[in-house]
Amino acid sequence: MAVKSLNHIGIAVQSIDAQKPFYEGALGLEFEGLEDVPSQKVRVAFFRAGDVRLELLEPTSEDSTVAKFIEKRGEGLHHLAYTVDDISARIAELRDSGLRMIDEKPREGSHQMQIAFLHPKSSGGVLTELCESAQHA
Ligand code: CMX
Repeated sequence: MAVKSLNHIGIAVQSIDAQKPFYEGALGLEFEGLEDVPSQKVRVAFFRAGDVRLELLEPTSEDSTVAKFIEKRGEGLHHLAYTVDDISARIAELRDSGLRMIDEKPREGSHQMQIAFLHPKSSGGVLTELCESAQHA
């Protein structure tokens, strides 16, 4: 399997409003907007850093996986997301090679992308996301 590119870097935060001045002001990154992702119980903010986006993830519920992450490990780097073609085929390849998928089928993430996560225990402790969009964003 070959990924096409790094799509975004997920960063878990308690509050997007509190962190926005750092990314937009101090680093001078372009703010691309906010989005609710109810299926993941997060609100996300995107910032453009060249070809890659930073995705700030703020939990919208106490039982959000991101709330659990912050409680256990604190705010910080949460996942890496790679752009792929034909995500269903990529999931099947990874699963068949013995890797543990969190998502056995693609589901909808931000920007209407189809996404699927690998378990961090299968990827050296780095939560890894595959994503595919019609535009291959
Ligand atoms: N990166 C690396 N390791 C992580 C992790 C992360 N983001 N989140 C959890 N872990 C580790 C934990 O530290 C723990 O390790 P130890 O057993 O060594 O302590 C292990 O994974 C299990 O973690 P847990 O706290 O018991 O949590 P769960 O098993 O309930 O859930 C996970 C972990 C990864 C399966 C869950 O967070 C998940 O399903 N994630 C995918 C969905 C997601 O993260 N959505 C938010 C982003 C959505 C978006 O980008 O739109």
